[in-house]
Amino acid sequence: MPAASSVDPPFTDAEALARLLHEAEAKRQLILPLTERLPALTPREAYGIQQALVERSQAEGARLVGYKLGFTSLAKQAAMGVYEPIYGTLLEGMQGVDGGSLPLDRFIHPRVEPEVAFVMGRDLSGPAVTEQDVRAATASLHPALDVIDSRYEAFRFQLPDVIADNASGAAFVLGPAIASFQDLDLAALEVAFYQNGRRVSQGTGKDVMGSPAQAVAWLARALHAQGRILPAGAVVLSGALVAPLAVSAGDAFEARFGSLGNVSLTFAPQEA
Ligand code: OOG
Ligand code: MG
Repeated sequence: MPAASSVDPPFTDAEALARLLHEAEAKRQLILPLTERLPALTPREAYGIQQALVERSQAEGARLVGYKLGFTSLAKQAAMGVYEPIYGTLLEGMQGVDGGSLPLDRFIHPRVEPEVAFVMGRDLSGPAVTEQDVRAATASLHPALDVIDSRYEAFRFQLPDVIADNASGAAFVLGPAIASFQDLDLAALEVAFYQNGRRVSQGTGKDVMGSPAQAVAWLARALHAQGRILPAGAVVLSGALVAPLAVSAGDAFEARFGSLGNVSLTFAPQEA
């Protein structure tokens, strides 16, 4: 007689799970965390789902423009209950305009957070990429806002869920480029985060893995472990320095990074 069927279905089909996440995003519908049905899902398998999800967008014509880091600061880890860094993929259609507006109805329940963005001038790869390597390979730095929009209810997820869901990626905005950053101390960089003109929080570069450049070095090493490189031209978001803020229609957000400059974004009720 066959043994009683196991309660946990084995993980077999990255494509089917990617389709589920892709539809949730397209239809702005929440889904149950994948780990509720697949408690044994591993981070490695979850990156396979993310890859299949990104390939679905690419098949629809979306161009890959870079990567976003997640859970690189204690503020972010504590806010979401996930205590390991992850990465997601940035697609061209996610990019908004500094000082511009995004329609709220494009999202499910967006939140906004300030980050440091790197634009790579050279390929980076290898198992031992350092902060210095990152600085040397960077073409420009930008103040940035990351708009996250989990496809899971109330942003409640386990590590594999949020990896599969492309690190809650939804939109991002880059502020002006700073090309001469050689004298900029990224660990000492301070950000003040404003919602509707009111200063809500502040953070420091060192809160992000010691320095935002360390976070990018971690990304290059993590990509290397998957047989991939961080290519020239890629945009990389460092991960948030402070906890994210929920968005209501009409809200305006601004991150002021001192010598790195400012970046801002508002949310219109709907598509103009
Ligand atoms: C996952 C995305 C994490 C960050 O900056 O830490 C992230 C989430 O918080 O839903 O973008
Ligand atoms: Mg983020």
